[in-house]
Amino acid sequence: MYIEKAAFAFQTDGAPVDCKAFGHGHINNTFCVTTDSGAKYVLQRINKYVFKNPIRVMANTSSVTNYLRQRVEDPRMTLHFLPTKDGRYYYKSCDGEFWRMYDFVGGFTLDMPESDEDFYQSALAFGRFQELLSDYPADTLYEIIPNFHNTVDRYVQFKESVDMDIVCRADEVREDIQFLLEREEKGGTLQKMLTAGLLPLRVTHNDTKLNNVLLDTATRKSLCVLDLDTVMPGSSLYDFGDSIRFGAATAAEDEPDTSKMSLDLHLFEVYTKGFLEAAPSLTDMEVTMLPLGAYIMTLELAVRFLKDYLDGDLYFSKIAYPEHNLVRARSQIALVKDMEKKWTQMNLIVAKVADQVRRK
Ligand code: GN1
Ligand code: MG
Repeated sequence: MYIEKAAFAFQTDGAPVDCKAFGHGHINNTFCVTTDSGAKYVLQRINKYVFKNPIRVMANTSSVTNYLRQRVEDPRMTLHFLPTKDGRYYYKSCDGEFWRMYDFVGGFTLDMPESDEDFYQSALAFGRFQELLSDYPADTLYEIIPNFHNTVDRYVQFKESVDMDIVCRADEVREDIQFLLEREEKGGTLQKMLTAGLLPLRVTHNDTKLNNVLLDTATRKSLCVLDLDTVMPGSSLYDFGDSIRFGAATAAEDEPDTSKMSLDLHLFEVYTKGFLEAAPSLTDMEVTMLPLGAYIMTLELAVRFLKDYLDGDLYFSKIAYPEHNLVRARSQIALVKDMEKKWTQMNLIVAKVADQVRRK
């Protein structure tokens, strides 16, 4: 069996005696391996359709986690990948699949925050990730998915899809297209500032949803961030923004009733506080731009969902019904609209929290 060979390929403490399916990730296949010494590990088969170059994914994740390991006080505060017996961070099985292994440390994850404290803990985890890597040379990392959060480029591709209109859906969504096109200039601001050097290039996680934070079972405090596959060079505002877009929204990403979708300003404040407390090395410009990060990440995802609807659901191919990606796009548009209404309050909250955190 390939799984068994993969389990034996890594430098585990003891020999593997058990291997069970584990977790419920949508992208990679995950197993829990136990050895005869009682040690436990997580074994994963990397999805090479999503990640075209798993060797680069492992080069990024192993260097970043090795760097983090030297900087955390508790070893559970970063994933720890095991080398194989021949010293690589991946094993390639004869069927052409790529595998990796990391220490199993227990803990749990949440899909939705059950309290403000849960959301605050996730902000601390992503803020710490940012802070601990603030001196890491971000430009040495591979760009795993090129132009991932390059909103300027996302718009170029969106307009191409509108023009091509390959599955003849553009006419029914003219208003949505128009709404997004009217915001193209603002949507490109972050990318332009990054290119101009007004925002620092940092190591970013790029998938900062709450369920990518591991919480300690005993204390419910955040331990570390998981799912490092999309770690790449980018802006801290991507990570902040995506957390807000997902976690401070009052409705699910695919809520069909757009009247239910809004920004919860209280949760926005809770997350901002945790993020700024944990990442004091953010520049003044980054702090000022936090609301824009939330706005642009939401707008960008609306553009991505609507583009995919126009393309015939090729990228976000997991749909439950034909209009699923349109519903997703419209829920993000509703969130963008609500942020526009709350723009002044969002900025006041960031200014107030930044001031409080600096005084501490
Ligand atoms: C995808 O598959 P998942 O849920 O980890 C996407 C994110 C989007 C998200 C929206 C690699 O993430 O960028 O924000 O869907 N990841 C990739 O649900 O495209
Ligand atoms: Mg992911």
